[in-house]
Amino acid sequence: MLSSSIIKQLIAIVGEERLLLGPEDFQNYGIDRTTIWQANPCAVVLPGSTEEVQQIVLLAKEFNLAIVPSGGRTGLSGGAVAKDGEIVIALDRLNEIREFNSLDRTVTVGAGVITERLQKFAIDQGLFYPVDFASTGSSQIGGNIATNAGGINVIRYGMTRQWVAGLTVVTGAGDILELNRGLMKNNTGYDFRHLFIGSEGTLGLICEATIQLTKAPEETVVMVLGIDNFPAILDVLQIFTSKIDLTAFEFFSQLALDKVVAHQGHAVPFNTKAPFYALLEFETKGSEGLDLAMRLFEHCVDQRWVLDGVVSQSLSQASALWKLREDISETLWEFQPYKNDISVRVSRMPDFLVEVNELIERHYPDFDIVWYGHIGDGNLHLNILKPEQLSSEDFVSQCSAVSNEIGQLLAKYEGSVSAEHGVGLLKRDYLHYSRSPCEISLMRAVKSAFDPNGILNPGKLFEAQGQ
Ligand code: 2HG
Ligand code: ZN
Repeated sequence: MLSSSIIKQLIAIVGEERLLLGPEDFQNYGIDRTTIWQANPCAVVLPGSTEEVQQIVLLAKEFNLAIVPSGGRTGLSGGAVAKDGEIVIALDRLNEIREFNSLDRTVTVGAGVITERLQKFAIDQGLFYPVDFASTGSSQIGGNIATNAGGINVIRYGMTRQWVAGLTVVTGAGDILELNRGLMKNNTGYDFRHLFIGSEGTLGLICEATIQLTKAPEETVVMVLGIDNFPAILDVLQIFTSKIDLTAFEFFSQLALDKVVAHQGHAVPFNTKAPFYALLEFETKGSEGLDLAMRLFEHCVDQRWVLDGVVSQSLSQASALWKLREDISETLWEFQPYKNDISVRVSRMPDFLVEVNELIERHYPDFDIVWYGHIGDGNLHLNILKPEQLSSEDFVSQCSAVSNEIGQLLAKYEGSVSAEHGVGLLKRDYLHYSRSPCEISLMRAVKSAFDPNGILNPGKLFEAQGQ
């Protein structure tokens, strides 16, 4: 509970209507897409400018109050969960699109701009913002940057980091920093911009960003292939990427397809059933690209890697094929999945797949496992579905134990325990499988430089100091 004097001071900064104290607001703003923790903030504030964010941080610093920064709350690792009486600073009102420059191909946006709005803005300027994923309709650009969001186009365009040309942040010390200012070249020492990207709100609050846009791709088509076995997915990836610049290479299992078809009513891509499906997207460049893709497809069939396939004939067919992949995560929510978001280098994927598959079969003989992900980036989303008869607590504790073994395997393969969803609360105990003790202690030192009182998102990424 906040004291009435702090409540008064918050109202003086943001105005009465922008300070929310109701249980519904707490529920709405206090959690992300994870379902493990209960929302329990002490207040939700909605500042309207960077200066207001700064004043709130200075107040919180003076009274040693913890803050949880909040964007669209579509995260899957508990990075935006306020479970311990924190003040949630929601950036929804920083939602202006300003300063588009066609020569620089940059646009400056408030942190609260919804990702899809930025994508549409880019298209209206004849340009393209390539970071794309299923929750772009509600995620905010500030949250995307704080978690370095990935998605379905990483194989061609990289992660959010690649598209951030400048940032305005308020640090935990209450300083406003303008980082890189949209420059393409700027070799003037440490690039703090990159520290804030992916920092999960532990160093500062991102208030504004200058985003680099690019040329839109030419016409693209989507191909869905039925794949005979696990290793064959990588054979298909290898042959296609050696000849064609793909914009996406995703995969999903038959079980993932069954669930999406049953729950969303989508049509199957073709009648042949296959253990796995690969979804490829590429630019056609006239008929040349398509002819080449068809020849590669035939080669894959001859090799018995591919059992069947379909190529989109129209934009609407392409988007229907995309839905088979993009709707998997949402479809699985009702099964209370335990999520793994892991990666290894693509070249190590064949060996890693054999070992992780063996580990999963050994530990989860009776569980439904849904395999899917951005396999072209070396990123697997392994969702374990909760058996109905098992309690949530037992399920999470069993899965957490297996996560330690997956962590050990990832350490052996020099992989990552969180490829794109971030660490937050969910992956905190596994961070040491991907980062050395020296790195983790340097991370803590960086945090204390930007957030000396440890008020920003305490407990996310690593345990709060003194706990
Ligand atoms: C996706 O690729 C998202 O669909 C969500 O990153 C993955 O829910 C998941 O495990
Ligand atoms: Zn993903």
